[in-house]
Amino acid sequence: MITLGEYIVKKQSEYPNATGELTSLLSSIRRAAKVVNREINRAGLVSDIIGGSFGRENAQGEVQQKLDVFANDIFKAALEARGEVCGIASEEEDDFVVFDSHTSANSKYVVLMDPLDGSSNIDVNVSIGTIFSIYRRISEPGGPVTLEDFLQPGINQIAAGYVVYGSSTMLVYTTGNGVHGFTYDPSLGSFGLSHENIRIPEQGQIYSINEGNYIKFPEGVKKYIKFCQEKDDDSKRPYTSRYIGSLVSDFHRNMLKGGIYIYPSGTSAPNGKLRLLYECNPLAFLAEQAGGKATDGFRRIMEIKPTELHQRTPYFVGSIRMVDKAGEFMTQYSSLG
Ligand code: P6P
Repeated sequence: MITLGEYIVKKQSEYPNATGELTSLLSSIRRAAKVVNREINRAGLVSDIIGGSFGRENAQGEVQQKLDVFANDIFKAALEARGEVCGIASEEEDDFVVFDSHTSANSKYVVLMDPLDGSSNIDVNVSIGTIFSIYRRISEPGGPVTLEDFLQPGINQIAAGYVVYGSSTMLVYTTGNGVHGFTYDPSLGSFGLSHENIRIPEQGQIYSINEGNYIKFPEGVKKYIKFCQEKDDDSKRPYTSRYIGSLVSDFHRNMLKGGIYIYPSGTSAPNGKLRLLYECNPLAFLAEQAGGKATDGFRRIMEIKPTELHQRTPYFVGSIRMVDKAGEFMTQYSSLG
């Protein structure tokens, strides 16, 4: 079994100009994921310390679960300690965080992350995840880190990935050369390569959307849902509805089996719920690298120019033929914005 650490180093050797900084950065994420994984697995046992809510709200006005804050602090500390990152943006931080200039002033990367997505599921033992996105800074190394370093379109991503803390814990990432999955072996304390070159089926038979919001959906989404539910033997419809309510889990299943995940705009959420920078862009990078697609119903997600750290976007991601078909309904029955 080749470990994640060995794989990252092996892949680095394929880049003659690689200096090892990205390797070191990815290794810090690997290390933090192990620590968070251990605490998640104990959450039920130490609920007075780790589980339950923190009694504070994050930038989104969402009650922070204690593990949210714990995960944020662990990833932040691991990234700062390695000295490859000059700053981070996080769902759990109101503004971007600049790392100590003594160790990070000349660092060339910034990281955006959702340290623990789906954390409302912690107390009911449903899988949750970490999502991360890595860019080269735009500002000059040694100079001040700026907001522009974080407001880059997804096409500028150097790497992206997620950790899904499920029945087994997996780390899945891309550096722009395919998508590779590693499964954690707690007896060894390491991630082993289990899914090299993940390819998402062009067509799937699973659609993931919270149909409880049906009446609020744009007409194009309503029409697409009905399309998924119609009987058509040639296209193997009706499709199956699967919605875990944990983005990383729904996304990971669709990556392996094929399918589409949709979080559209709604009357109470004009731009949907998911955040462009640290949820939609990293998963879009992974989807495209695996042969899939990600849009806002009309435009390629990774070409959207961000204007705010925590901005939201409607999100259609997964098997390319399913995202295209949903886009056809959006074009025919709905309008952008
Ligand atoms: P709803 C979790 O809060 C999350 O951000 C994603 O992980 C998940 O897919 C979505 O929200 C669920 O939202 O509105 O369907 O409960």
